[in-house]
Amino acid sequence: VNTFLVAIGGAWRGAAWVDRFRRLMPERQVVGLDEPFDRAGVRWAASWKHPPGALSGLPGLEAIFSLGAGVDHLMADPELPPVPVVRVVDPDLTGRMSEWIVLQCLAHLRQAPRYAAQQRAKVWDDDDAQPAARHVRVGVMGMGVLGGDAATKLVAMGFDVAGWSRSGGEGPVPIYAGAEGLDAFLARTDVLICLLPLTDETRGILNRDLFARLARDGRLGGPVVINAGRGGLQVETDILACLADGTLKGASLDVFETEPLPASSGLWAHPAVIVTPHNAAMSDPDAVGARIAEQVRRAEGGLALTDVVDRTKGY
Ligand code: NDP
Ligand code: OXD
Repeated sequence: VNTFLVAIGGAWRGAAWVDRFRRLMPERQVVGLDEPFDRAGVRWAASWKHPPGALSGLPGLEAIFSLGAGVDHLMADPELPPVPVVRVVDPDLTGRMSEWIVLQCLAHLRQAPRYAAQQRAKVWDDDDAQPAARHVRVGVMGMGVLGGDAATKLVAMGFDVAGWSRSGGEGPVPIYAGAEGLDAFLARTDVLICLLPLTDETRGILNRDLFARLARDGRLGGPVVINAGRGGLQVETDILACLADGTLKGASLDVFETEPLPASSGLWAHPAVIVTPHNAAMSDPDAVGARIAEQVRRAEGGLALTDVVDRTKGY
């Protein structure tokens, strides 16, 4: 047997993914965690937030495919088998994320929350400064697959864009590197975008200390933070306190410390905060499934897997 195991926990609908993989790989057995299967026959596994330990005790396992771009859900399993972990790198997902990032930058540039409130109250008030995109400095934390594409598209919209990553180097915009480059990066940033992975190094990075180092002389009247990386990157009590005292002017958040965002969170109703339900870039089963099926075929044909995660770095 050459079994492909689909191991899904959390809120995702496992059955839809199992159906998709059965159609994409008719030549092999595809099973979900909730059905009986022979553990010795499992050669490949795909996971989104599988219950910890669910992938151990699979002696023939060759690789684990994350059904999303992020792999923090896999790295959090202390019993994760020592096989290659492959993440999603796919133009469909990348394009969706850049749509969301550009939408949020434009929403803050053009004061979308304010004009939505004015419309509801039937208020005609055009008495306000309207900076252009070129007047606004955007800083992208995380210049990988998603950050790089978002930066390119923000440049096309006219924003003044720079990036920040662990290693710096060449990119579509100037990239500041590591701890040494962080202060200069923050000091030139009016709109801070976070597309970092969640690791031991990045957990809680979006906190008051960091927000206080953002530019104070920008054209938006205060810094804005936009996070679609992971909720564990942000300290939500700091975001609310910084919005209250003017350290931050606004926020767009797609990810949260606890998901779904609890009804008690002050973020829901805050007039300067845009909340979306962790769907900035959903994994489309057609696009992502086809990509994984192709990787399995390549590996079985003797070719190397691509998009393999560095488990020492955690992303
Ligand atoms: P990549 O691995 O391609 O890029 C990660 C980037 O973060 C790299 O530039 C890397 O630096 C940088 N980085 C990592 N650690 C550090 C650090 N300690 N200090 C500075 N920079 C660091 O990831 P993707 O772009 O594909 O995805 C990013 C994240 O987006 C995912 O991990 C996931 O959490 C999130 N995501 C969210 C979605 C949503 O719907 N909300 C959908 C998909 C993904 P370097 O280049 O030097 O390695
Ligand atoms: C992902 C996500 O990591 O959807 O792909 O969060």
